[in-house]
Amino acid sequence: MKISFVSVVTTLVTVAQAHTYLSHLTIAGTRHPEGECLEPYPKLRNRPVLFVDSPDLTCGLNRTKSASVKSCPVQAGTDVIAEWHHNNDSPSDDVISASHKGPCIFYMAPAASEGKGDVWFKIFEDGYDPSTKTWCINKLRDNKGKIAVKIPPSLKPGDYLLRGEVIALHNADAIHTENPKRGAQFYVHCGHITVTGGGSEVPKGYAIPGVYKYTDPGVHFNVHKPFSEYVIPGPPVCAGGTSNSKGTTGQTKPPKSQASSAPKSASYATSSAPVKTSEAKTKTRTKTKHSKTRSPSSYQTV
Ligand SMILES: *[C@@H]1O[C@H](CO)[C@@H](O)[C@H](O)[C@H]1NC(C)=O
Ligand SMILES: [Cu+2]
Repeated sequence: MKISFVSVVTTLVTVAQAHTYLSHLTIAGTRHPEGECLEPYPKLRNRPVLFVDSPDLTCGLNRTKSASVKSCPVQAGTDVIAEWHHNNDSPSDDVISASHKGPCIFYMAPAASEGKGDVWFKIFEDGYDPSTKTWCINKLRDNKGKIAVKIPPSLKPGDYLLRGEVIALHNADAIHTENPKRGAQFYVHCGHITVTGGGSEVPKGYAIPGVYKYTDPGVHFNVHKPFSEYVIPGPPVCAGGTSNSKGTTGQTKPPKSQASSAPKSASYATSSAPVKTSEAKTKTRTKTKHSKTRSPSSYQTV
């Protein structure tokens, strides 16, 4: 009896391994923890934002004063490696639950804006690849939480905010304002980088909150029923940005239902190089235990 009780408790603890947070940035081989490049976290750092119109969507829940954060230099055109973890900033820590399917998106904004106004431009997006049936979150898990994000080569030098985002869609067949226990989950945090080199461009910006609506096809999406493509929410990536999803780049069109088809061709296609790092080498993917289609109700509402 005691043994089976223990095993039930262990199962529950495993299921709770669910959320994620941006634990550090690695730039030119230097690993920068929280407080250096990354804004400090509130008490509960791995919790998602659930309201698309909340000020928390800018840089995460309960953003604390960012002035003390050391901005980290990055050469334009080079990669920042962002690393996500569930509990702590250790390479062996869990990344995010396999049940959490969804895209990864990065934006930048001039630092002087503090993230307010029409200032955010999308520099990176990776959604769903139908040919491999792989989400960006699957790649994150396979790559120990790491993702390489190229800073656009033509960006004007200066101080910027870098906003990392992972969207988990396991409950996204519901809209959060209609069902307070469900909805898409936005794992969001901001870093401070100083771009060196580069050119003279500051791409057109958009407001965050403002880039997403509850009815966007990439925000209101059912991962538990068959689908062939996924449209990443938000604006298209900026010039020199990176889009790793075929035919499903960010869009600002009016919302469509999941049943209607997403744009068939991509206009960004040749604009960028694919993600480097060991992610590209991860050819064989083991099937996760959550990969079978299950009814949404079998997932916890985290
Ligand atoms: C944000 O602040 C509220 C009020 O103090 C608190 O209840 C909540 O847990 C905080 N959230 C995080 C993610 O720390
Ligand atoms: Cu979670």
